[in-house]
Amino acid sequence: MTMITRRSFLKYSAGAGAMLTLPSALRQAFAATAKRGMLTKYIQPLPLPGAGIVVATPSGLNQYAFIQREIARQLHPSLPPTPLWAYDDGSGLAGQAGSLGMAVVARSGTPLDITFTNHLPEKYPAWIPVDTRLTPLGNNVRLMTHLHGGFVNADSDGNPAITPNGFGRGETQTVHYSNQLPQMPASLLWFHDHGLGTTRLNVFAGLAAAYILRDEFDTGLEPNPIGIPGGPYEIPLVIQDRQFNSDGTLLYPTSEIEGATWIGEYFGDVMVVNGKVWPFLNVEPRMYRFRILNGCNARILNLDVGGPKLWQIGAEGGLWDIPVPVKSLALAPAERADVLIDFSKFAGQTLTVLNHKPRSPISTPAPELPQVMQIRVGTTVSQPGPSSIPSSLPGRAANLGSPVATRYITLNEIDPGEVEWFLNLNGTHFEAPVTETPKVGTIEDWVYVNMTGDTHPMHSHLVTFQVVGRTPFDAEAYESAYGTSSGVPGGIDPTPFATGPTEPPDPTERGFKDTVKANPGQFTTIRAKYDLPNGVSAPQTYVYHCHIVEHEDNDMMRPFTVIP
Ligand SMILES: [Cu+2]
Repeated sequence: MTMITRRSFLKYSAGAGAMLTLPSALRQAFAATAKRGMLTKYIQPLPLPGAGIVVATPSGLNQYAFIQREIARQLHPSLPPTPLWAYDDGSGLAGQAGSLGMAVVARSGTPLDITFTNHLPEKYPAWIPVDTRLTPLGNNVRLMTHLHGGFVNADSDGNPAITPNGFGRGETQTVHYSNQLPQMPASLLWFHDHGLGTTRLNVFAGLAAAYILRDEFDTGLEPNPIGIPGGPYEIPLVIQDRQFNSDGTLLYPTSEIEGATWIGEYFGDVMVVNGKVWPFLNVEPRMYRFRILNGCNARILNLDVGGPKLWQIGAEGGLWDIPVPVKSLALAPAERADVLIDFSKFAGQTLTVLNHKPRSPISTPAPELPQVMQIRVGTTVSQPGPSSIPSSLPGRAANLGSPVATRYITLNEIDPGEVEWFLNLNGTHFEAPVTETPKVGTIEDWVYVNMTGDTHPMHSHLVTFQVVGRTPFDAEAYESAYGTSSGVPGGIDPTPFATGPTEPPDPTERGFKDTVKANPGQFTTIRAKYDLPNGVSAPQTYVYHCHIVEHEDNDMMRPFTVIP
């Protein structure tokens, strides 16, 4: 096996266009299926909670019982109904309009007990191409739900280090979500499937839903003590790119490399927002709150609403202490932004939400997909709402104390374009023994050392973290010094290879986060406190991984254990 990182792979490619940086197998698959012009944009309304998105009904006091099952929904008037995998709260999902259809609304501080029962087929259908080299049980459908952003015990985490085989047809996963403070403040989380080697496919098929935590300040109503929009003026936006076959089924391309099915990244040629293709949203000329989640498999978004100013008030770890003005929102898969937008000066105008190519140092091989949705601003206000952006918020900036340890985690890509192509952390595989063992209650710095040519959104279970900064470094010199056939092993400080000072986090990284962009040419330092939920004792094992779910599945994921 030769070591060719994406970095050196890029050097060998002849041109600079985005398509040229795609591995040939994926490039061909994309070209063969591109038909984005066939679906008319902005002809169907955005699904909202209670109007196209089902707000889950509890099965008892602080209890929910979900069934994962197959449904079919028309995602665009020109498409036949699309088979989808969905979380059914027992309602039968008659109120679900699109491919993302469920939202749990919970209260910070009040735990929930939830069951997920698998009623999906025994085997994967033809539209979901499994690469059986990556799965524990071949082509059998195995599910496992993870609460992304959850502070929970390892057994409730939906955790492939604990339950590698997941849950088969007829089996039930039972979880306890602590919703404990301060780790789980009012915030937008999401739960999605985390099956080992099939996360990319199970999420693509539809197994993803919103999880909204409220508290006495962030009530979701209007007025509220924070002075931010609520009720119908708070809009969740879950953005996902998809491809479709002409029969309405979702299309997931397979590799053209002989012996491989897995592809390096899934990029759609159609944008789906809250489960509908290229929707529109009618708004009043007043202030709104948008809760935005990048739910794409691999696409890094760079969103622009085309005129009004954006004020970001929070991210993955909840509200900040102050609002921050932002020009455009660069969100990698799984990143979230809580944003205020005032449309009062845009009465009667039609705005298009655009997705620009992310700016350097963010790097992605995604073909461009510029249109997201339309916002139509009306001329009358039925309820005025807040008249100004609040000067302060009841949230927090991330500001942890000194770390007791620093760990160096390398991000490697091996043999791109070959049948053996995989990505890894620390030059090893997921199944290798645990090497990261933070002591419970301590603060650690983790340094993500990117040896590839692309940005990887690194997500950790259990903890939210502070972004400390990013340092430019000479990746080639570091690789020459320490590289092996499976990449650079973990644990080696890249500081001697730094080529400039550490840059502070972006203003949009003010608060606690659970996913961070690790860009090429940099090492990215994050800081977290490894507490466990009340009543849960160490050791507890979790995972951390790239949230480009194709990378996570092959094999950019590692366990870590919080030890006594
Ligand atoms: Cu990655």
